[in-house]
Amino acid sequence: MTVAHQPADAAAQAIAARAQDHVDAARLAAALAALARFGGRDDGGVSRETLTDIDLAARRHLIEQARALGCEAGTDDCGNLFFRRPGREDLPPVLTGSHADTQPVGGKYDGAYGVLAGLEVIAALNAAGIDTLRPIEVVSWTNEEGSRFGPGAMGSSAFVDPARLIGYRDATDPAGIRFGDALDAALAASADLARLPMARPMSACVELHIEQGPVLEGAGVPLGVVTGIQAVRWFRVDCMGTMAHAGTTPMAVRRDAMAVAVAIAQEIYALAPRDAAAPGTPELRLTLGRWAVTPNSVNTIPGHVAFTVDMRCLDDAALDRAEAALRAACVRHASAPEAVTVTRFFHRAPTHFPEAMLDPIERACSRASDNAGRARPMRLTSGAFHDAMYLADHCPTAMIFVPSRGGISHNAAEDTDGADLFLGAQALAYTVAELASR
Ligand code: HGY
Ligand code: MN
Ligand code: MN
Repeated sequence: MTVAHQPADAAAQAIAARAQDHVDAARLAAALAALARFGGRDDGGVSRETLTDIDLAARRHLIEQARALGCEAGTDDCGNLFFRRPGREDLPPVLTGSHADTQPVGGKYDGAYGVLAGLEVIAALNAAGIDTLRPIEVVSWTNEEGSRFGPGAMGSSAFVDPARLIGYRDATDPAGIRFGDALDAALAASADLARLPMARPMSACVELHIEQGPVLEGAGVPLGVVTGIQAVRWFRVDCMGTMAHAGTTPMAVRRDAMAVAVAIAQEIYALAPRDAAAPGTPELRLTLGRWAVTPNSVNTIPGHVAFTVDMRCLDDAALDRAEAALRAACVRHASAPEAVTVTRFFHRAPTHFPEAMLDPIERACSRASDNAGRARPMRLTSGAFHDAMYLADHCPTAMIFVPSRGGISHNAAEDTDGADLFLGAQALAYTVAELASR
């Protein structure tokens, strides 16, 4: 019988309330500022892509912070970091945390907030002198972003299904470095940590994250109970042409890879019109975020253009239609067989979190917002993907959101009010303490 399906008893809720009341806003703010210095940018953003030297230094910082709180630090074959606070009984732990890697130009809170709020929950439990029945583990997942090595959420998806790791090891970054080689260097740097088995039983998982969108701010609500995550698919399209001289080559005889790529891009952008989707119809969102042109010279006709396609929608059938349209456009614009290839390298169906997890989270958020005289929590789905989408295959899982200022993320200007960051950590403390007490 997993924890999340048992009704909360008064004793567990009293413990949860004490944990919530020992969360310290200044301690959390200091922890966020300290981690943001690893890869901190002059524009206020953070550049800390996964398994770079900066990321390894940040990992070491987190290990030191966790050990200072009395946690045991462990890792696994995918470099995920686990910080464990023992419970009275050695039962499957309650898991919280998120990721510490960022986009190439990221912010201070995407992922980092969930990891540091998890450590703040440990600090609050220590300050309150609470011994929970179950152990609590705070995780920092490897490569959630997927921007350096694709796909995203490698650490969490490999934890849940270790067979995925072998294929991930061969993923390469734009400089040609293999994920496996960068991972082995990270594991060597954390050889002092216990190597834990993957897919370990967890009794429940709660991830706290910034919303990265406009919904909570638009509603004037500081806490979101996340009911699910929209589907995501990533593709790489390779258009092959023939390099030639920009001045001497007549238009009629060119095999211009960029002309093909632009024609395909224009067709698929038409699948996702900018005018808002009809009310009640889930919006299809398309992003062609990474382009590579060879030889990338002003006066040579491109011989090879590669670009990525990120497709998102709550309705998986809509993604099926969009994928079919992408593949058809690639066939239509290929000047010869194999002149255009499409590779899908990330595919995750919509995630729906169980009601049994939404209940304790709703209680936790309501108590925190009531105490602060703020608006009660609202339910919403996540436009961004998160590690919780894979943990949902492993144990009862759900998420808590706090607002993003202007709905901005994956941008140096990413920001969230300190008061909202504090409320989110309070809600997390209540939820984790309650789940770890039953
Ligand atoms: O792309 C995403 O949705 C996540 O923020 N990495
Ligand atoms: Mn994130
Ligand atoms: Mn992100």
